[in-house]
Amino acid sequence: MPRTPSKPPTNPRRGARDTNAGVAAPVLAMPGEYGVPDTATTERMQATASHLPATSALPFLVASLTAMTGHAPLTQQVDPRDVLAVDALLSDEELLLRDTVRQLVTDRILPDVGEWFDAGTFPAEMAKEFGSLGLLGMHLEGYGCAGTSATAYGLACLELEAGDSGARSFVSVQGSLAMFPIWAFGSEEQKQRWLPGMAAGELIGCFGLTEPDSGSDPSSMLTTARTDSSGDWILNGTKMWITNGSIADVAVVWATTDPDGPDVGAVRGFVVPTDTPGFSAPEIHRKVSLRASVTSELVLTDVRLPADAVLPGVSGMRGPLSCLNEARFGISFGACGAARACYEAALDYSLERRQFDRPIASFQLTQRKLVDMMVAVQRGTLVALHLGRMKDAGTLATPQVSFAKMDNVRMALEVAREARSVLGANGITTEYPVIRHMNNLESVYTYEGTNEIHTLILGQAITGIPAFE
Ligand code: TGC
Ligand code: FAD
Repeated sequence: MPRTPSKPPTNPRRGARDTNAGVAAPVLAMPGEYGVPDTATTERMQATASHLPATSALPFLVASLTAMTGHAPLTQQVDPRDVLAVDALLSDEELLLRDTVRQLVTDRILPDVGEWFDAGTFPAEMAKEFGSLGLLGMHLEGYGCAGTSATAYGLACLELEAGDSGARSFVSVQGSLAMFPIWAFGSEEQKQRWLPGMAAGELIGCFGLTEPDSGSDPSSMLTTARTDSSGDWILNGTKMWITNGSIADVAVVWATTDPDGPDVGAVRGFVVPTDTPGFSAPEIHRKVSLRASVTSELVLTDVRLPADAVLPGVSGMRGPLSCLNEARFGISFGACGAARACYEAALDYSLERRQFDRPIASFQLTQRKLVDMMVAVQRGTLVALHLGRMKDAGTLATPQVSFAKMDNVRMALEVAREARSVLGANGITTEYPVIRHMNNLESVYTYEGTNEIHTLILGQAITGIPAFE
């Protein structure tokens, strides 16, 4: 589809029109503009440098300052799908992994996900496909896990969620919420028993924290674990909104121990094989969001577990909240994938769809929407990447995870809504991916800590005052 020709630039400071590209050349920054030092400043900086003792760094400094004057030619082309060239910040290994997951999404998720969404299912056999690529528990070391960097895990989440939030949810829950607590807090026996099968996708896990009356405030949970005279644990309670609950082989369930027992009422994690008598997981139906994902209740009625079913390495809310850090990290990347898919769908559609005898992409109002979406996606991706680099460097703080989860999911939801409007009536059908992403993102906005809870975590981080109660 040929693009509508635009008028030649009239601003004399604009560069020459690039006739090959058919688009106006970008404005070249002049000294003193857009962060480029003015000529006097540059001369002052160079004069200062010339009085300093010669060291190996100085020629480089002077060369850099010279380059900053804007004499180096700026390329006039950008990739509309990566305008800031964020890809250039990724290593070759990261690009390879990113491309491999993107291919999996293209081949195995995108052709069918609309039907999965319509039918309200997520095929459990995808677990083995994810496992064969090493995506399950991929940032964990040993026990059959791939042991990648955190950034690599994030990039995989981004690509999966560009397919569907349900696919990313599956991988998040398996790796960050079910495998991570066993890996971080489990006994050697628990790790050997569960992790290799989970990494391969032969065993599916779920994470039971939320309850019908205990969502944003999980420490108010009512599920109990008491010991009897044999030393066995007996669990009772109901968990709600549990991803993968009905298809899981193992559930990591968080419960409050007996206040009169040795744990004095602490929250502990339990590894519960889902075929244990007294355990059931009825599926939750009638969702209009995250439909390509199984969501369930977990009902525990006198579920008897051996003494060694408890995760020995953690006691208290730090246990489940540590797992949430891992999953929230992945969501910060994943949301950018969903947003990117919406932006790209809107961009493609706007170039194809004609009204008033022109592509709708030629209207200024549409371009404003596209540019706002593009900028938001790129900015969010940079935030996620920065988060990944901090996690890999071991410097990441939990409020920073909240920053990215809160802002990137909010961004993705706004992008999805804007993209939906660009698609007009077509935007309301699952023939196009946008409304599926938009609806999914309503769940992502709520789970793993709502937007409000992350706002309050950040509020506390910057004021020192907790405002949860
Ligand atoms: P608080 O009193 O502040 O702290 C209790 C203990 O926990 C420690 N802690 C953390 N540890 C690790 N990571 C974190 N992010 C932590 N935040 C707190 C803290 O240091 C303390 O440790 P210690 O050793 O001194 O006892 O905790 P609180 O109970 O008042 O909680 C505060 C609040 C509101 C932030 C927390 O409850 C919260 O994050 N609520 C949101 C609940 C939530 O996110 N639920 C998610 C459920 S799972 C899910 O949604 C899966 S979706 C799956 C999919 O992708 O499909
Ligand atoms: P509530 O906590 O009742 O909150 C309702 C509203 O009140 C929200 O807007 C909230 O932000 C606001 N609010 C609450 N407290 C405050 C406050 N102090 N200040 C200001 N506003 C406040 N949980 C699991 O354990 N495992 C899973 O696998 C899992 N998967 C999920 C999958 C899906 C599709 C969904 C939708 C949820 C899932 N959840 C899971 C549950 C999810 O974590 C909770 O829904 C979430 O923590 C919010 O709890 P709630 O729904 O009870 O809302």
